[in-house]
Amino acid sequence: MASQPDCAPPFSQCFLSARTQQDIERDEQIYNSYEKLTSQLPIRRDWSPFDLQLFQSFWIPTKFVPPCMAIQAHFNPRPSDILLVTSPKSGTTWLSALSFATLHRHSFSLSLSDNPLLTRTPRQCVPLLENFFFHRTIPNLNVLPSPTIFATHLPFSLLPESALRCRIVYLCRDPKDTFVSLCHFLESWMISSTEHKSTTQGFDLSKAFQMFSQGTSTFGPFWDHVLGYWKESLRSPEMVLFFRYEEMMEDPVNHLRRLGQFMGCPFSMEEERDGVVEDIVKLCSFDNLRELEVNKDNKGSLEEKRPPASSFFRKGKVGDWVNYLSMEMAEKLDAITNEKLHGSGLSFESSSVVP
Ligand code: PAP
Repeated sequence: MASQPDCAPPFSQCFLSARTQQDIERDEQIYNSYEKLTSQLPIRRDWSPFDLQLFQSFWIPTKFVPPCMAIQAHFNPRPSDILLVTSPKSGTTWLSALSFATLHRHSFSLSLSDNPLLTRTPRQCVPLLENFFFHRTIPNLNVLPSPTIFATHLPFSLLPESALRCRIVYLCRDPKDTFVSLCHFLESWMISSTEHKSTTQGFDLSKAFQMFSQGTSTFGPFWDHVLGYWKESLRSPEMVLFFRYEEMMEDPVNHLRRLGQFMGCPFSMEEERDGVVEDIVKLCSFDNLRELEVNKDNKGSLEEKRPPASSFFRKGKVGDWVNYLSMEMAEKLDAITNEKLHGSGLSFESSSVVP
């Protein structure tokens, strides 16, 4: 039987509900068929530390392809549920913490130790949808509290029709910083996984850059990922809220107000007066979250798809790319970005460096 995802109650409930032998056999068959289909897809073995497969025009890590297929067929969220979507390393952790703290602000105190964000990682508070479907078991999501917040990296075109009935918050980030963050993340994951400790030669940034620029990266092409949600946010602004990491960094308080409003739990005048918005921003700030014991864990495993918690908290800065990319590389990514986004109304202005 499959292992259970790295998530705390109540999420583990969806795997505990009574399952008959028939259910178990059905799930086995379903996942066997997904794995067969996955084995027929184009594959890139040169993206470290895991292979990518081309599934419906996006490069998905091999182990996530069957879960993506399962999501497409079996994810039936309620209209009250909320989906947080990002291309990897665009600020999922931050957005998860902010959304969780905002939605549950009446259940937990923001400063006392009963707030789950102080003892669980943001990823445990808002688990990745792909991880729910990773365990060769179709989870019973109906047992979860309503609303539930899910995070996902699925591109818009891969979402099932059913997902469009819930509200979606999309967060994107300058591709130069996203790429640099991704490289650090993958490298730290490789290093933390014991089986790679003695063999890792370090991360090949030039190779990864070449692939990323050509659109081959985790859940890439990056630009298609962003554009899918950007266009939908223009078409249905009441269903898709579109944020940029750089803008959120500049004015987190206002963005949080918009987030609360969009999620259906706007801040009241009284809360505004009491500084609740500012308190949530502070609770979820990079410096605060990174210092929590739970977020300092350095153990990870590639096999179990479990990155170290600490790898989600590196620098949290805008413009850090300048320390890792040559001007030539930066210009190349900017040129691709300009070309891909041309005429869309979306742009990533050059990110200024934060020392
Ligand atoms: P994921 O897609 O794998 O879940 P994600 O959380 O999107 O990762 O990205 C991690 C980045 O967000 C890291 O960026 P960096 O490598 O450039 O430093 C991480 O530091 C940053 N990050 C994490 N938490 C916060 C936060 N509270 N505020 C701002 N940035 C944050």
